[in-house]
Amino acid sequence: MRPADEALIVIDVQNDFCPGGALAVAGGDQIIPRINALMDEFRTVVFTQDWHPANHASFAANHPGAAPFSLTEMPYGPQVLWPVHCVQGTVGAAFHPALRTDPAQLVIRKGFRPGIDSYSAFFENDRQTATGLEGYLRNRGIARLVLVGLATDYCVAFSAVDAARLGFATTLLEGACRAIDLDGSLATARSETRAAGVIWAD
Ligand code: VGL
Ligand code: ZN
Repeated sequence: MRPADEALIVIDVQNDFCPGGALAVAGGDQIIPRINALMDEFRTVVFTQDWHPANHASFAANHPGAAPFSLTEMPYGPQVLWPVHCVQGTVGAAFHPALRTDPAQLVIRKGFRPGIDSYSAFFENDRQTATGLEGYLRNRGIARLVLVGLATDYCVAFSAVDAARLGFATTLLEGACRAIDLDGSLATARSETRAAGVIWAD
């Protein structure tokens, strides 16, 4: 058992991010057995779930003429336009059936506001609108976080940077993550998380 002040944060292990899904991450389902085993070591386990309305601004389909994986400018900064994914209530938004969900004590849903994307478990992409996770973890006396899930270079990395900036001792368990790696995004994620003080482990 890990110490009581350490929590496991399982990011977006959902059908649409696994092979066959709308925004499939290569090998996304391969991390599930390890996450399933890891959950038994932690007294605190939190899941996140990407949870978009159909009219979400991060979907290329909602920007006439825009191609998936192209970049646009939002009021809060640059935003990748994604294929339609993780629409609320769809099979794609559900957790992968192989993932054990019973150990999760909290599921943070994010990205539900039509006009703003939310990669991080802590703040939406304006880096200001809070999800409430920080308060939950502090109330439970959590000081250290281990992050796993999908995708390494987007939701896991953004969550890790915010966690470290908020003062949590933060480890990104790379072997229990998989990356999208769009235009060097994995290398960027590596340097930005490390600069924020995130520890990468295997
Ligand atoms: C994610 C792109 C769009 C992720 C979510 O979970 O990393 N990436 N929405
Ligand atoms: Zn999303």
